[in-house]
Amino acid sequence: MALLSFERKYRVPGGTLVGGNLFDFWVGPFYVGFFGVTTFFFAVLGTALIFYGAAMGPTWDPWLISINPPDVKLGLGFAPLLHGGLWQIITVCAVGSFISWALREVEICRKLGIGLHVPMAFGVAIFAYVTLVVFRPILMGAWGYAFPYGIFSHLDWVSNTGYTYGNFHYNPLHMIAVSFFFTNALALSLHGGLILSAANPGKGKVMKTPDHEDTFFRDLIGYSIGTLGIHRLGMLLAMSAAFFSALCIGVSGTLYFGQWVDWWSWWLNLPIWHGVHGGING
Ligand code: UQ1
Repeated sequence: MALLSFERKYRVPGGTLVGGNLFDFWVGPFYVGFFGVTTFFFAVLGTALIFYGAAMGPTWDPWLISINPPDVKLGLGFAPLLHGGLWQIITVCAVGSFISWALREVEICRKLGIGLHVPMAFGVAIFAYVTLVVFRPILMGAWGYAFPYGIFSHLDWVSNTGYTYGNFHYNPLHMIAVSFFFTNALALSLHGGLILSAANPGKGKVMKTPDHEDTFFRDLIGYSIGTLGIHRLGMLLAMSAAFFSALCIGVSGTLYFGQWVDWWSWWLNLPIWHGVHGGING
């Protein structure tokens, strides 16, 4: 169906989650909707507050601007505006705009009659962010445990937090998350390469079909996951990467308080190593 006649067919009122026909229209190519308005509101307010915080701060160097959470001493209270209060309002704006964006995706899916896979996948990214700046700080009893909004400052936070817990690279959930990120990159590079190879067989030649794609992998490794399957795998890998990232930081300082390198003692202390020459118990 030509794009314009398709748009005429599906660009009809209804399918909204709240508010009925309120804001149920398009502006140019963009669907607005109730949640388009709330996304816009939170995003503009949050961005303006970041600029206000920068103006109140010591630098306009974009690498060094930082909007910091309150001191840990404040606990879970409301902070004065320039001592973490801005960070708190900006966090409300960020969560408000991310969730609004996901709900706007849901409304567009409902209008189109398609599945909710895109907002579900985005939801895992939101979950990871909210774990960092809301769930974990609440479980630890202070907003000060959340990360600052700045380019270098958030990198420093990641580094300090990682080493506070005895090197995050020893965190088994971090290992799983990293493995999913790498496998995700492998899958997307294989998929992108495979599609482009079939679509670009050489100048003047007719493009090839999914049969060729299947056959390539059957010849190579004896197995093809299939054209739908590779996208299921991609979604699973990407969502798992974000999910285990949230878990690996979410348990640090809430369920696990020690050094992650020591967590592996259970392995070294297995009775099967007892008395083994060269082992720590031997
Ligand atoms: C694959 O088997 C497949 O099916 C034809 C694709 O779809 C086009 C792919 O993109 C890829 C990468 C594969 C190979 C992947 C695995 C896990 C065997």
